[in-house]
Amino acid sequence: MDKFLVKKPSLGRSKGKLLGTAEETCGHPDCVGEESRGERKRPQPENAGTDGSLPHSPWQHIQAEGLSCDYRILFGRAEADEILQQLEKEVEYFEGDLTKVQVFGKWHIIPRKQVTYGDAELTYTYSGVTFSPKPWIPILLQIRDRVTLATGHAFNFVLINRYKDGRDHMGEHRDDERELVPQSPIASVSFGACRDFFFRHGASRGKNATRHIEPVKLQLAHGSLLMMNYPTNLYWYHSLPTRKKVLAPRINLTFRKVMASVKR
Ligand SMILES: O=C(O)CCC(=O)C(=O)O
Repeated sequence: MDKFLVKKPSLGRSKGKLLGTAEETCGHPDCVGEESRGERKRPQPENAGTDGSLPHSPWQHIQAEGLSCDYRILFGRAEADEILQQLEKEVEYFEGDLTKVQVFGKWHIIPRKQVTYGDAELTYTYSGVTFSPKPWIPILLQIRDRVTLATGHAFNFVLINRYKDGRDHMGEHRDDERELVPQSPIASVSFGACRDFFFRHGASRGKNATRHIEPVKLQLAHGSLLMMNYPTNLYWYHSLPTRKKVLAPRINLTFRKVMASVKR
């Protein structure tokens, strides 16, 4: 998964599709701009009107060739602040060898903190490391259940990444691990600093690019949910680039559907 991008993508703001207008550190639920507000309203399973605790934030559908995502604010500002504080207190990140990934045979320390939680029997392997999830804790179940209520999808595993500031980042990769249930969506929930998030089509990457397809650029706000639906991760790579002006931390949780056993 983590390709530990050595070469930074040169995605200027003038290029590609910028689906948001806020400053990098806005941290405000409304930081996605008008451009990204699609007409279509996709995932709808929650009972609008029957659960007063859900903010009425519309879904925005984001579409490009082979890319299908849905974005909305899931937690209002006050609740997102509380959850962030709780996550900061209760999530315990991996240490030692589990903070490293293997890229082209060489081990690197990842530029962020990371941990997985989930159902007991599951494992997840990427970049040469197999992760066993820690058992669910109440705050993670609370977030997971809210995602399920909003989308109708049940998840059994979560990867948590903590970026202490804008120097921490994640390189370009696809979430295409063989443990994932085929064609299942990935639900990405963010708390803390608003960060840029880029998608780049596989055919448009690097020197050997065979096509020119505009990258898709989002900003993931405090309390937001991004659904990456099939086939997005088949064709598109995503990354969270460094942003030196961002001083605040951010925690991202990607909820996944992992198969109980995969023979290696
Ligand atoms: O922090 C983010 O938004 C990116 C997380 C991500 O790319 C992943 O978990 O695969």
